Amino acid sequence: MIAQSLSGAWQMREVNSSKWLSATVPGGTYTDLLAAGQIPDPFIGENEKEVQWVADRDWEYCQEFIVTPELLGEDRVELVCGGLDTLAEIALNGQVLGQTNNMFRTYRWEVKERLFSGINTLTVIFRSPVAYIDAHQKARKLPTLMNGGMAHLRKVQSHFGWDWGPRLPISGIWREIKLEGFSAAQLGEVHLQQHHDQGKVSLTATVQIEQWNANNLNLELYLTHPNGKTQQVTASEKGSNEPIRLVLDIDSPQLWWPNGLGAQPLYQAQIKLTDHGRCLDDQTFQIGLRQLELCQDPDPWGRTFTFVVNGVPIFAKGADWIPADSFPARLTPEHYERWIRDCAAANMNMLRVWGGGYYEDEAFYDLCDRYGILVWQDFMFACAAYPLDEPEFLENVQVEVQEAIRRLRHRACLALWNGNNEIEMMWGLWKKHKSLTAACDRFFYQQLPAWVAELDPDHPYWPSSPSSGNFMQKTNSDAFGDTHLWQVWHGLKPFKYFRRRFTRFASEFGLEALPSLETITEFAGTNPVDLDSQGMHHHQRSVGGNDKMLYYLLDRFRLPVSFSDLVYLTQIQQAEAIRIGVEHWRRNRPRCSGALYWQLNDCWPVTSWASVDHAGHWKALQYAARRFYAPVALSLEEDGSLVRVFVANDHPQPWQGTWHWSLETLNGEMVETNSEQLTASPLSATCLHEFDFARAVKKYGAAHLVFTAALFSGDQCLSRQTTLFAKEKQIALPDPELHWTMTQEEDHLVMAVTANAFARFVWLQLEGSNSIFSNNFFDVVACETVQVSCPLPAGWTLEQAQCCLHVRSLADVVYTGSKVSDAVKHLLLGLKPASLFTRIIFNFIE
Ligand code: BMA
Repeated sequence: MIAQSLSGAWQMREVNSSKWLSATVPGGTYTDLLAAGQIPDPFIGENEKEVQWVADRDWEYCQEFIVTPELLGEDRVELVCGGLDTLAEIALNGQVLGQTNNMFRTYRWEVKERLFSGINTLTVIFRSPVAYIDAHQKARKLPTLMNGGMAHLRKVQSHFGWDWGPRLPISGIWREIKLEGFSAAQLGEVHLQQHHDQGKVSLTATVQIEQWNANNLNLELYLTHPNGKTQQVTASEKGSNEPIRLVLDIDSPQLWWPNGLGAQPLYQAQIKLTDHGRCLDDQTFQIGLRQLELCQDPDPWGRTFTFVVNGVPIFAKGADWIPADSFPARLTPEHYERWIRDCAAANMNMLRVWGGGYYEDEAFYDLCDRYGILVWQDFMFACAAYPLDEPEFLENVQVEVQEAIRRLRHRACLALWNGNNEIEMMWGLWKKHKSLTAACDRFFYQQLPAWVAELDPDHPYWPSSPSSGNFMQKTNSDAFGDTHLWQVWHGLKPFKYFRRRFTRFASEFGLEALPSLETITEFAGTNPVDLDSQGMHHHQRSVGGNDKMLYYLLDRFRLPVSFSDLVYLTQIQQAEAIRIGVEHWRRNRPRCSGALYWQLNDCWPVTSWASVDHAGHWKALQYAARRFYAPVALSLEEDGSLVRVFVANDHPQPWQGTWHWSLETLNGEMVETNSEQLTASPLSATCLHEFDFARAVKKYGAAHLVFTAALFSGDQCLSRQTTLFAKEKQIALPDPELHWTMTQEEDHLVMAVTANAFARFVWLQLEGSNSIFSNNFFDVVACETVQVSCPLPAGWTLEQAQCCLHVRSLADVVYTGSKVSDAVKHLLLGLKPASLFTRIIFNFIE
């Protein structure tokens, strides 16, 4: 096989315009117009409004190219389009090859007869996606809660806007485009499957070959082990068109594990088609050896929902993943690496690829394999009724999902195929649409699972998220299936609501926070940054979102004077909400087997539920995730003067160590303290102790005490928790007189932070850098020193870093107004129409 890329420099223009502009492929309209200086950056201020016209127009892309003589010498030449977004008409040298209407599919055309040996011209015309969905919605009104008409088009649904994303329906060639030439034969479908039996693993490759002019075909399977060693098996093919099976027993197989449970040894499997030793075609796959199932066994509470990897039931820890940029083609493998590395660094082992985005790039799955991040893969349907009763639509979707299954089924990281996002949950609203209801039931509960079972019998299928497993029956139940728990945030319930929910698997729950000040400055300008500015409103898409953020902030804190403190406090509230939920569900393992919070990332700079903002700055939540997702983690269940201490142990073996605890005043007067040995049971949580501090609380006052517990392996502190006995707004925090030292250890900075009195939520910032600290937004008790490290930013000196470090804590926040005015504001925020509306709905859903 010979390939010739057609990616790179192209030309683009509005259809019928005479003005050609330079374009980049892969790419799209918005990014090309931006690069050509034709539109302002849609991510800044309210520019998004100014650029809506782009998606209303039709656009033409064009490239002239010369085909290499070798390629023209092949028997067969195909034009391969890895992604056309979306309504494209493709013409080669003036002859139309075809039209497309699904950005998730790969399209191939045989083009040898149409290619010249001189200059060739390829043109692709993209029709307006907005005009298309409007016209189709007019002809047939599909019910949805957002973006009327989007469900008619197989395009990223959130391109039309979402409650965290802008409406920027880009068009263009968004994935690789190339020519491929073949002679004599070519590889068709390749299916790799593993068979595990008592420590032995065999690999089977079932390979389809298309041949037209071969006489001595050989098919080879090469396996390269993680240590470089290779194994190989060969079969010869004598002209039949039956699939060929190659089986290889793997020497000393090394198992792949999710992050935190073991290593991720990766093997390369290469399939090579040769004729008299000449390679005709080949394909390479990265694989990891593991078994995986989703156990749904009856138990005293209902039915489990537990992923079992290599026989070990795991607690899934992670977040929901949305497209990492509104313009997908500009994401590089380096971007993906940073995202996935940040997940592994926060002790995550699972991401859910959400159904309103797209089937991700190979780079994404490569990295998930490499970092041990399991993927809960949604099919691309979200929050709408799809016209699955229209044969043409269904046929289009069938090709799309089958391609996605074939592309991803060999992946070590793949854990689950999931039908859609929230369609089962919403369907109660759409029951009266009889034909759509029947089609939805048929598709997600019969057809799609049958296709998955046929093409990928080795992975489980789940019809919807959330789902009970059955259409419109008790969705979001704590007895079975997965749940989306939006009573906190949309329903304005207190965080402790999570503790009343004994879900089997929480696949969505979240709270918004502001992104970092750097990111805000980038999109909203510097002066004055104010939550009520146009720019801040524009970059907030959840209805009443800013009010809800303030509502939650005022539940526990007071209204700060500075905007930077508003960022700090909203981020702390977000981290606290998710921590309370996750710790509760980990305490209730195995009743609960997973927590994926909404959401990991953003597609543009925005105020949202993300734990890492669009620029890659970690919010307080991402740091908290590193702590509450730690493999061995302490948690405290406080209730008035009662404190129950738990340790969750994700290892399949018991864990032994010591734990220390102390009850002291905020100024450091010790009330009680002790330390003990402990053994934490495997794959569960162990209650270490239940304290009742009623007497101490009476003596010292609830607003003056802090309880701390810490877990040690030798003298290494693995997990640490503190709890107060009153809300922060009721406590007069003493000045902790924080002081710190900074030293350099090779390419790292090491900070030692000491407090003279209890310091709440200590926040380190290295101004001008995006360095990730080993810990942040943590508590320090009186006279304690906590060590934190971070990479020394490239090109920096220690002295420079010392000047740029800011260390502060909650005691530094200056409040505006009074406790009474804050209380009134809190009350009023909860009564705002948008808040009331979602409150009523989510109380009703519960
Ligand atoms: C969930 C998601 C998204 C949405 C999020 C926040 O339901 O599936 O549709 O962005 O809630 O509202």
